[in-house]
Amino acid sequence: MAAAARTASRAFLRSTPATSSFRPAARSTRFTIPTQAFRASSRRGYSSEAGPSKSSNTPVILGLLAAGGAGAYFYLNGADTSAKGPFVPTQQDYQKVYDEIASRLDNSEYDDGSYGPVLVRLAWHASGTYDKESGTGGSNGATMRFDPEASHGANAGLKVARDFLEPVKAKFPWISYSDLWTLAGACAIQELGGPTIPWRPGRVDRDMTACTPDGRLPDGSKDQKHVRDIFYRMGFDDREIVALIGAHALGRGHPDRSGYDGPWDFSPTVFTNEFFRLLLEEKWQQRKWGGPKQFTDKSTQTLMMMPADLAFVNDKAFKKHVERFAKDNDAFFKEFSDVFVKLLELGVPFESKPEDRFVFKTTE
Ligand code: ZEM
Repeated sequence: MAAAARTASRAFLRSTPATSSFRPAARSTRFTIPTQAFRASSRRGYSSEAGPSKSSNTPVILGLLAAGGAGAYFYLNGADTSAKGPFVPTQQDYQKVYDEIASRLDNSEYDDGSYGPVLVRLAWHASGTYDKESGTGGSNGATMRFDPEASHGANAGLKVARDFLEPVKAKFPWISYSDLWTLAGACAIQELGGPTIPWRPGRVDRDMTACTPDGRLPDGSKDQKHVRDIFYRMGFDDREIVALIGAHALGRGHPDRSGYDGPWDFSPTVFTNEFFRLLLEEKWQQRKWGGPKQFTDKSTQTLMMMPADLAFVNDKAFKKHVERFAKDNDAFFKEFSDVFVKLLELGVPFESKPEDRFVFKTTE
């Protein structure tokens, strides 16, 4: 959509209290989209709109505001203006969110030319706080919007990804941040040449009281024992952990974020099994520099591995899968897709079923 329309949409949303009418409602009896976040703002809107006098025409006024809001929404998004009742997002609406994110990924000024990798990292860090014992953490809530979680060392630099998604949220205000962040991760994997990531909505944003304690995400300076402790806590087994780490085919370490420096492979904006191949085939030597302990490939000295990455070849049970994925890209794509879907859904109380997941169309 044209930038002008986006601006208009944002201005409209800022200036009207009727945005609460955009709350998604149940699409069908077997598929319900959460409405709590919107209900909360609806309640706030009601009490401040109604003021001290309980005038009997308040509901009428609110109804008109709601109708106007919905009309403007449908107008701005090219939907049918004759639609009645509350807005119920369908797969097509989520595909529009996907398309909007996809259209914004490329940027020659940023990193290696794409925001995709940092969006994958955002989706992973939002989800990877899950603790299967207590049921806390996970992508439901998008609590990384708030301190203390936003300032956890592991999340350094992810403001870039959150800010990147703000205009998308402004254009599609009915989507929760937690759905948006995970959808963006799925979109990035697909757009960067990875497997399809079936995805379903249903996450509800929560407030800062749901922030997780620091220390739930892995530390790149540690070994396989630490990696297992962290991922077993989320409920993953060795095979799944190895599949997940293949995402390091994307992106890079940034000295001003984690302290680590450089990409893991030569095509950091293309999703491949290259991380595994290079991990096995290259000779990794410790880099002599002032930053944290990291390794570089002997051949070009342009790539990097963290101590935690090398744990995947130092550990026999992990290495078995590294060898398998290095040889068989199809197996990697299939197993990565399954485990990434699982990651993005940890701790989410869906009312929909796994078979209700959407498969988004990748941009051609
Ligand atoms: Zn990462 N990761 N990660 N990771 N990660 C970084 C970057 C990226 C670990 C880790 O310490 C770091 C998974 C697992 C693990 C991505 C995806 C996934 C960085 C660099 C560090 C330090 C951050 C920076 O400086 O910008 C450790 C120790 C892990 C487990 C042992 C899993 C699982 C992932 C997804 C499924 C991605 C895409 C990046 C690149 C981000 C970017 O901005 O380029």
